[in-house]
Amino acid sequence: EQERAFIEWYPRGYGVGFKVKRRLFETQTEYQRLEIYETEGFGKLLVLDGTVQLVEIGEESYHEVLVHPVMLAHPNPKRVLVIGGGDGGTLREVLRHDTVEKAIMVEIDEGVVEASYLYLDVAKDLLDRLIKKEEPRAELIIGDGVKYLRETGERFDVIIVDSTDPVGPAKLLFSEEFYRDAYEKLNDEGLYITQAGSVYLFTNELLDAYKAMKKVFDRVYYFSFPVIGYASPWSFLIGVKGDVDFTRIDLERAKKLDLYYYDPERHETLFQMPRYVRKLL
Ligand code: AG3
Repeated sequence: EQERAFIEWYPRGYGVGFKVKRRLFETQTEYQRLEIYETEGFGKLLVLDGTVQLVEIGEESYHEVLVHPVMLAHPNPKRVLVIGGGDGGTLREVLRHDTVEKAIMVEIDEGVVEASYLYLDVAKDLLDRLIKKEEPRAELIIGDGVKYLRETGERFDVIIVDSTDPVGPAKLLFSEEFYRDAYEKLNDEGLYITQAGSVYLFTNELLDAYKAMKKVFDRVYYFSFPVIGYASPWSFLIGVKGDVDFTRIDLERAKKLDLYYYDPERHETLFQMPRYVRKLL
């Protein structure tokens, strides 16, 4: 029998792929083409507009580093905003922190939430509670994150952007204007983090986002991490408002989390970047 594969093609013909048994679901949502595959070795695979969002086995390699470094660097993160993240993985990790009193997730595409709830074992129970409005510490808003951030009267300790790539529809989430809105909506001590694409294959987008963030935030940090399913290493950008040191984290709180990929006791190892990129940043 012929072997089937799903391959995501990056620029210059660089591919990241999985052997798949079958496609379980496919739809055109209001915003994008959504597919779910059953892979041979990594559980189910969520694809949006041809780009890999997650595989069930290994998704923590992304969600852990997107969430815990900023949550542990902030002295007391009570109010958290997640933009995007419709699969629920990011919010799931946010809610593992006892300090959190209120987390809001603003996802533009209801289709992603529904498909993730129906087909994926990422955050099924959480998504169920969110949809039924039964999650006491979190709220789901279906809407445009750019608009939400501009208009909201709420303030946050941590803002996490779990979006698609800095190319295409999510491009606005990487603009100076958006960063200004985010800065304004952070409390006096606040942290902002966004995924910023493949270090090697989206170096220019990473640079552009970094430069725009530098104009807005008091300090900007970057790190990279190997994410299962993406063209690794993957980049992350952190914007700081006020007196928060992202190079130091609370190891006491970290102990309770029992993490698999992100190693809080080796927090400093996050900050590696290929030399040519570091020289450009
Ligand atoms: N957020 C998408 C990260 C970007 C992936 N890009 C790519 N494969 N080209 C992930 C959603 C998981 N919560």
